[in-house]
Amino acid sequence: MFEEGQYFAPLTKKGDGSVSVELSAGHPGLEDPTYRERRDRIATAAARWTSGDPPPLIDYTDAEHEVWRVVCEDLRDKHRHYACREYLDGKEAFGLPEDHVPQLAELSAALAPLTGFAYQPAAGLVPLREFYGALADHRFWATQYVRHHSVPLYTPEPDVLHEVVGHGNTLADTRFTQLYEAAGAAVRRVESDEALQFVSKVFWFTLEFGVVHEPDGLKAYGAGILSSPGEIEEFRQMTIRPLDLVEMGTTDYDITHYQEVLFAAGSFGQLQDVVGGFWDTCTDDSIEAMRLAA
Ligand code: TIH
Ligand code: FE2
Repeated sequence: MFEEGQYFAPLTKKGDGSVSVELSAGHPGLEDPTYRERRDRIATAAARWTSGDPPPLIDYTDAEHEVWRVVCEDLRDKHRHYACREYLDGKEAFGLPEDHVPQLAELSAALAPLTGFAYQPAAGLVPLREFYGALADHRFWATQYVRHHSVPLYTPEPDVLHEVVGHGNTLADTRFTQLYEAAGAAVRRVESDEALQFVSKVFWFTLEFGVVHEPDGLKAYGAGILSSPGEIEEFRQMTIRPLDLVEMGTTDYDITHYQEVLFAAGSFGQLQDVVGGFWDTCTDDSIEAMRLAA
C-alpha cells in the first residue's frame, strides 16, 4: 500500500465531502468495523479543514486515551535509556500529557513560543512536495487517529502517537527544527523527482529513523523509533552504518517493518554539519552527482 516515501493511507473522497480510508492487508484494524468507521470520521474532519484554521478537535474515546496512556507509560523509561540528549531536552520543554491524547490545536499553541512550529491535520496521504514544503513554513502535517489497540507497540503507519510523541518532542527544540526547516527548504529548491526522492530518503534515515553515538551508547533521535515501544528495544541490534549521504539517499526501505539498516551519526553536531549542511545547499545538479557516485 505504501509507495516509497509516501506517508499516509490512501483515501477515497465521497460526494458529501466525507472520506474513507484504505487499510493495507495485514493492518491490525482491517477487520474491525468500529476502528474503520473511526478512521473515516477522523480523516473526514481533516479533509474538511481549511488551511489557516487550527486543526479540528477530536472527541477521543476512553479506549483511545487508554492506548495513549499504555504507550506513554511504556516509553517513559525507554526514552530515558535510549533517546538522545536533544530529544530528552525537547520532551522536558514540551511537557506532553501522558494520561490523555492531546489536541493538535493546543500543541501548536505550546510549540509557538518554543520553535514556532504548528501542526496541520492530514486526512491521508500527503504528497511529498506538500509534506516537505510545509516544513519550510514551520508547518507539520500530522494524522490524528490512534493506532489499533491490539498492537500498541508498533504501527505500520504514522498515527497521532508517532506525530506527537515521536515528532512533537523534536519540534519543541530548535536544534531539530533547524533540520526540519532545512529539509523543507531543500525540497522547495529542487525540481527533479530524483532529487526529491533523494532528499526524502535522507530525511527517512535521519529525522525518522536516525541514531547517534553518545558517550554512554547508541541513542535514537528518529521519530519512528522514539514512538514505537517495540522498535526502540530493537534498534541497537540492527545493522548500523556510519552516516553517509549517498548511501542514505539511495537505499530503499520498507515502511511497514522494523528498519533493519540504520545510519549512525558520530554526534548530533555531525548530523547538523553533514545532513543540515546538505539540505542547506543541495541542488538538482549536486544531487545528480551524488546519485552517479552511488
Ligand atoms: N512504526 C512507528 C510507530 O509504531 O510508532 C510509526 C511509523 C513511523 C514511520 C513510519 S510508520
Ligand atoms: Fe514521521
